[in-house]
Amino acid sequence: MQELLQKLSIYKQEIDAETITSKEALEHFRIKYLGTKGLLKNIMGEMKSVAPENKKAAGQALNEFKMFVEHKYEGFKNGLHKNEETASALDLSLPGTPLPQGTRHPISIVQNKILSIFQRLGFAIAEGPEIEDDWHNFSALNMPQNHPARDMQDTFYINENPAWLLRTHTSSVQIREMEKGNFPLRIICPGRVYRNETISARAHCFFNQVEGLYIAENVSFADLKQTLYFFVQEMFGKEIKIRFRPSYFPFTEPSAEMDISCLICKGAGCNVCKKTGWVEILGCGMVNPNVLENCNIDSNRYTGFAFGMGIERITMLKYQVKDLRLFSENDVRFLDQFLSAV
Ligand code: 2NM
Repeated sequence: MQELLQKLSIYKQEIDAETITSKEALEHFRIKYLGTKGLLKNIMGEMKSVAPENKKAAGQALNEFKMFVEHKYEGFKNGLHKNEETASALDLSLPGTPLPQGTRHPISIVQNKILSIFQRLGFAIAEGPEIEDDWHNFSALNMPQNHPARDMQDTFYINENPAWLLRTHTSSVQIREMEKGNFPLRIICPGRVYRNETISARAHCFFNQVEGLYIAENVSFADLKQTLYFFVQEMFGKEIKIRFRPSYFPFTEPSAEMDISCLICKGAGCNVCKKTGWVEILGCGMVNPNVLENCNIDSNRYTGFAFGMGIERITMLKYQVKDLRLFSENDVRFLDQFLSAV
């Protein structure tokens, strides 16, 4: 009897030391202790050899032991279930893994700003194809067949069909709009353009432009000046100064280039303005009557002004970017710096 009690106490210690972490281990435990050939069955068999006067006490001890083992087994089983549940359940209260916030490209920031200024003046956004034909990109714009810009050296022609080319300015979109014949016409045309240039800090084979066009009765050069003055004041601040220099474009007559007072040195003279106090930002002029007639517009009734600017150039001025190639390299160390800009 003493011997039996001692055995039970040793088994108890043994079972207490067990840890179960898998279904297989649990089943192993069940077979070892509770199975038909298990430890419990085995000990129960020993009741036969217990003296009759001890049978009651031994029976009690064995019963207690049986409950202990069964209780342990249930405990292990529940523990495993719980583990499984927590491993598979989705805990919606956990904090999320934040994705780093993206930034707008500086060209997009400046383009959006330019567009919104002109939209406030009543200009509508117009877009068109990047692959153009000779008429919309050159001929309609009063650029004769022998014009140097048409040269293979300057323009990308499509190999399969040299009647097609990559547009060299967004003026082609304005020709398309003028051909539709709805006047007055007040449009602003943003988009990518292509020119066959050697890539450097100041030139690329593609860049972005915004061109504006206003066609109506009695449109004058004064309207052009006031529109562009309003634009640069909104873009760079009220204290900005402008000046116009005479220039030449085949599609405008008269033509001019507009300078703004240097933002860096406020006119005192620095590297950006090459010590002149002025920086060129756009070309403009009164739409050449030949262009109007090419689009079937009566040039005796209608006049118009047009202007064009490179977005990269304005962005470089606004953010003091020294190399234009940074705009197309997509280095996040560059792009991340525009996080706070809208
Ligand atoms: C410029 C400069 C001057 C221009 C002219 C036209 C059109 F279609 F009306 F003839 N669109 N854009 C123009 C005029 C563009 O860019 C430097």
